[in-house]
Amino acid sequence: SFIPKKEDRFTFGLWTVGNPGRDPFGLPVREGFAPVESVHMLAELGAYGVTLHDNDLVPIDATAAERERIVNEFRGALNETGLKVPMVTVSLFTDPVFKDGGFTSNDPRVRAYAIQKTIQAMDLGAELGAQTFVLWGGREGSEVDAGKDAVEATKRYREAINFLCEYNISQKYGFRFALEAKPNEPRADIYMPTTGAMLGLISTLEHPEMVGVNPEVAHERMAGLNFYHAVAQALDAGKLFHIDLNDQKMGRFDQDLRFGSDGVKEAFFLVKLLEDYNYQGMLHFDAHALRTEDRNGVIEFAKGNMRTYLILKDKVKRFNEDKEIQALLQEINGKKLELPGFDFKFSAESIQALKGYQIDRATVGAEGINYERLDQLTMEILLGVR
Ligand code: 3MF
Ligand code: MG
Ligand code: MG
Ligand code: MG
Repeated sequence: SFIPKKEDRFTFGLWTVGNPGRDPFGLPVREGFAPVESVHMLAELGAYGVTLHDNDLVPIDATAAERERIVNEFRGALNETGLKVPMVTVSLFTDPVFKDGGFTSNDPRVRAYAIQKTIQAMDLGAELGAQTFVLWGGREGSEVDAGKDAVEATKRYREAINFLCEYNISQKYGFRFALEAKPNEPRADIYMPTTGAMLGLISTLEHPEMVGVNPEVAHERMAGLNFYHAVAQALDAGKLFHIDLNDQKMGRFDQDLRFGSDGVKEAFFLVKLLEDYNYQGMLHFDAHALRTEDRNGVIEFAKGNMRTYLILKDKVKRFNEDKEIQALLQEINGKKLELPGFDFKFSAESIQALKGYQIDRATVGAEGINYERLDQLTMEILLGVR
């Protein structure tokens, strides 16, 4: 058991298994898996698909003929293995031209190029059959706030996304855009630093229905936030279009650790949320093998992400079927309010009833809620003794 199957909808970025172990202080330590190699390796492990930035596949300076050759070869591998490309994204962060942002750059020459590059990546995504287009504005931010008006930057961000939505409509691509927030790295501060901030931006767009979010475990944890809560808000808003699974120690540099490798309990509640609410999107891993690993370690890394998800999914089932846990939850969530005419909806009747309400404050305030017991039972499930 715990063997990944296509129906599990696991996907990996080409940049994840392609990662050669370079970091800001050190050189590459291994040869990353090339795109065609990645397709074969991941198909063998039971993944559903691969995702890519435009330039993970096609170099930024490729000629039209080179692009055609590369895309054909890649499609050959997809056809051979049955792997899908459900999501495509654009790199607006690697090339020096984007050093002060793409959509929010002060330089209109750069802003126009960022939009041009994105629509070309959308064309590529459409060719490969992708349904989701992720936008991560890694360079949309600042070190020197004197240099860029943040209100202006927000307007430019909105204008660019509105443009892309119109392009999507004009080409009948049917993409759903998913905005990925990150608080910092590579910029000192990135605009729209959290999933909640992205949800706020979406409500100001011309086509809010076309745009959702792509939350990433590491990004919210870097800021010390509760990822489970961020994803819950996105789910409630009907905006969880995609998700980046990985792990991260709180408050550190961007680590992109294997899913579930650091915060087991948080990973468990994330899986529980996705499974209980029947999330039907891709389970996308955006992480990379440790720099200590060779290519064999990359394969172990890829397997580990999926295996941990499936193990946690089994733990969720145990939790949901555990009689003692369910009885406790029943007790915690089964409290009754005796207040005829009041149903938490505002009306003339409910306001009348509420005005006459008298809580027994002392008794309710003194009741234990039993979270200690519940949490211990959760731990025992996670630790494998239940
Ligand atoms: C950076 C990221 C990005 C985004 C990607 C879009 C390189 O921390 O998470 O990965 O996920 O650009 O999907
Ligand atoms: Mg990331
Ligand atoms: Mg990263
Ligand atoms: Mg990501």
